Amino acid sequence: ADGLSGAPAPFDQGGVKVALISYISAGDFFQAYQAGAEAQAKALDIDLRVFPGRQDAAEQREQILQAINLGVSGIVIDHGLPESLGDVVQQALDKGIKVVAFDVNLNNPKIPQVEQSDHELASLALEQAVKDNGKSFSAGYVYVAGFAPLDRRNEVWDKFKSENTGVVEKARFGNVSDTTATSTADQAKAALTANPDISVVFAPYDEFARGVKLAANDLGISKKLKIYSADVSTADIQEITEEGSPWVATVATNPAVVGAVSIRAAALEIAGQTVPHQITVKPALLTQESLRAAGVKTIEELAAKIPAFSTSDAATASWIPDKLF
Ligand code: SR1
Repeated sequence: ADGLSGAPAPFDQGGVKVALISYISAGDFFQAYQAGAEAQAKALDIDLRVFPGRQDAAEQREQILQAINLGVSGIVIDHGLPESLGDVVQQALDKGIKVVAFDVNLNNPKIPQVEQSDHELASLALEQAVKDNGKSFSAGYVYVAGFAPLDRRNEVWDKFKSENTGVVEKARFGNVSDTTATSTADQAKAALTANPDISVVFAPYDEFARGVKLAANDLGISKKLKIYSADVSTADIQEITEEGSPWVATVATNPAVVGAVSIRAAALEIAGQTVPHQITVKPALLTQESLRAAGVKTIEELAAKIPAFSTSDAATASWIPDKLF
């Protein structure tokens, strides 16, 4: 570790230990988030310890205790169940360890919260659904309660339904696991078979959208269904833009940028600099039509066209390198 010239202590010495503790590691979003965190950590000469997420609350608690014992200066907690984290997070704070939370509400003024502006994300997706389908349609909705971003998106869905009484939620399903897409596909198959009038599915997580698309394909109903989602990856772009795809729009950030922002927030905290309590990375609407028209095939090509996909001005400082992608 050589340190970062011009950086405040302890980054001027290098080798600052930070832990990234995720609840979920499977899937494009979480892999890209981790890659962005690793790239930012490398640029800051941070010794990043990555703990894999296995959707296991007890294991995540254990990992936080392990990180404390490793002597880390900061911990980034990526998703998780707040009720199982409060006491171990408090132990970290009591030891002077800085904590940053992404998409898990730790409800502590000492912990900056990173999110993707989930209310705006859901609103943009639903506005596009109305543009394409009008204000009356039978809908399927994919939701699993207890995940902060999904709960925030759900608030928008509830409000949207109360303001658009012609939109009828005919089926609700969803699963978050290490096989989210395929398990959701099984549930979607049953829901779409039982409710053949469903023409729109709001699936605000790309693994959900992938599952619904799989189901539509298996049932041979892709032509009469439109899927609106969150998130984007290179694989998602392929699925959205392919001929006959029912996945017609998504609203997304570049998860690698969100990962980088999370590490920068932790670095600022460790350096004793000011970090806003709420840190937001704004998402952009990506329609099937706009992606096809732009000829975009990868997330890197998207980053070249949309500045917010290559960098964010959240949690920056002159001493923090932020040109990563
Ligand atoms: C299970 S929560 C999944 C969501 O977390 C991140 O906020 C991503 O946007 C994803 O949709």
